Parts: sequence; C-alpha cells; structure tokens
Amino acid sequence: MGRLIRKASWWVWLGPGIVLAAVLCVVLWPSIQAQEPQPIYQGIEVQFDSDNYTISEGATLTITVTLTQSSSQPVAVQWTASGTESDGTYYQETGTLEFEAGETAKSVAILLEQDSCCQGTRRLIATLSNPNGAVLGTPSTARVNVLDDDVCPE
Ligand SMILES: [Ca+2]
Repeated sequence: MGRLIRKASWWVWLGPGIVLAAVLCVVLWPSIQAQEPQPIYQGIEVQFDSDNYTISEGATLTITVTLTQSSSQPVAVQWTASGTESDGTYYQETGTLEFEAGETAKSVAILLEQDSCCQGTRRLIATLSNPNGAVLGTPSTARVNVLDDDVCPE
C-alpha cells in the first residue's frame, strides 16, 4: 500500500513537470534562437579598392584595403605583393593588416625600388589571404604596373 502511494505521488509530480517543461520550451524558444551566436563576419568582406594600380618606379604605392561594412570585432587579413625585380630576382613583401572594431579602411605602403635600368613596365601581383573576422571579397587580387622612368638607349 505504501509503495503504491509513493508511485502515485511520483506521477502526480511528473505530469505537471512535463507540461511545465513544454510550456517553458514554447515560451523561451524564440529568445533561445535569437541568442544563437552568429558568425561575426557574416556579410563582411575584405577587399582591395581596385584590381589595378599603376605607379612609377621609385615611388611609394599606397594600396587601400576596405571592409564592405564595419565590424563590431577586430578584423585581420594578410597581404602579399610579389613580382620580379629589375635584376631578375624574385621580390615578395608581406604583412598583416589589422582593422580595429568600426574601422573600414586600411592602407599598405610599398616603396618601389628605383633603378637606372631600362626594363619597361614591371608587374607585381598583390593578394589578400587568411582573413580573420571577415571573408575575402572581390577584388582580393590586384595587378600593380610599375612604370619605368628610364630612357632606353636607341
Ligand atoms: Ca628603370
């Protein structure tokens, strides 16, 4: 008899408990969903402001990298500029740009070697990679034309 009563009282609590849990789920579900963390980079793209730059040798090239919208979190991206020097050696310069929260533009300054050789227009390629807090937009690759300022002998 005592055992039967204990069993009955267990059910008495379990029934309302299930109902209460179901009600709480229905009531709280929208706020639980709203709090689900979204990727911070959703919709934020990092890219060059142009896919083609032209500059004279010996000058400083400024490449601007932009975010399509500001982020509430820091954003970082690696950049690389590479090509061939006038003496034929391979050139590569690389670095990381870090955007503070709210910043949407950063610049990279690259000094282009001055020489006295006549070599015509040289080309460098600038690329963005490994974004953190954003995704790569377009353009993430840009061509850099380095104009020769030396007069070629006849
Ligand atoms: Ca030159």
